[in-house]
Amino acid sequence: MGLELYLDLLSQPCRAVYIFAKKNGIPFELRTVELLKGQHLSNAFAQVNPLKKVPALKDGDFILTESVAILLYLTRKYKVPDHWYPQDLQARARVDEYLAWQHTTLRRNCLRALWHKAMFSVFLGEPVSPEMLAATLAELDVTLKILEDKFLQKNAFLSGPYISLADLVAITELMHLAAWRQRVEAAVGKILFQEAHETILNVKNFPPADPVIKQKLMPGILAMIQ
Ligand SMILES: N[C@@H](CCC(=O)N[C@@H](CS)C(=O)NCC(=O)O)C(=O)O
Repeated sequence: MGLELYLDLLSQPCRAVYIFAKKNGIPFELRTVELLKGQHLSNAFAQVNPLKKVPALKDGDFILTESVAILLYLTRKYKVPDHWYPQDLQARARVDEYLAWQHTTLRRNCLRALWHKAMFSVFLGEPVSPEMLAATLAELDVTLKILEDKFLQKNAFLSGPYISLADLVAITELMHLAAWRQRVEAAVGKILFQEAHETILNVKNFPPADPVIKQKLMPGILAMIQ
């Protein structure tokens, strides 16, 4: 069996992996794990990732989790253009800097904002207090300012003049920063970019969760967005 990617395009890290693999013509079998159906909690998926999270990669007997590790594995295993993860020491360090920074900042705050603004009310039918929502959005604002002032600065892309892994990891969180978004979209191709984001852009139309599924998902969701 060749490369298998366990993904749900609802998930930001999954979209980054998906766009990267497709854009670079990396052949893979897509194994869809539907988070909103609780498929990540199944025993079958626990054999692939005992942490019960997507994305996950299987390459023969080798299993890898964590989106950043997966992206780096793919850049090393396949011949992809240098700009994604440059050989140049300092250019690569700039990409590493962003990839290290984003986990506890942009990733955390965008995830919380998505759940507090949309998913709790639409999918779970649960209220979110205005104070909680305001605090989440205030934290996100601080993070966005750092993203713009420290990382994007006056560059075309996050770590310099060319698109890199950093842009994919970030843009899949932020679909609303117009000019930079258009540059990334043009660099990876509009059709692939739209396809990868179709599910998340339709979040307001999701049907409410079945009560049994809701009960099953709730502990994981609360742990994930804390
Ligand atoms: N640090 C991980 C995060 C993975 C992650 O949190 N995935 C979410 C989807 S965005 C998930 O599978 N959540 C299910 C759960 O926590 O129950 C990565 O970058 O791959």
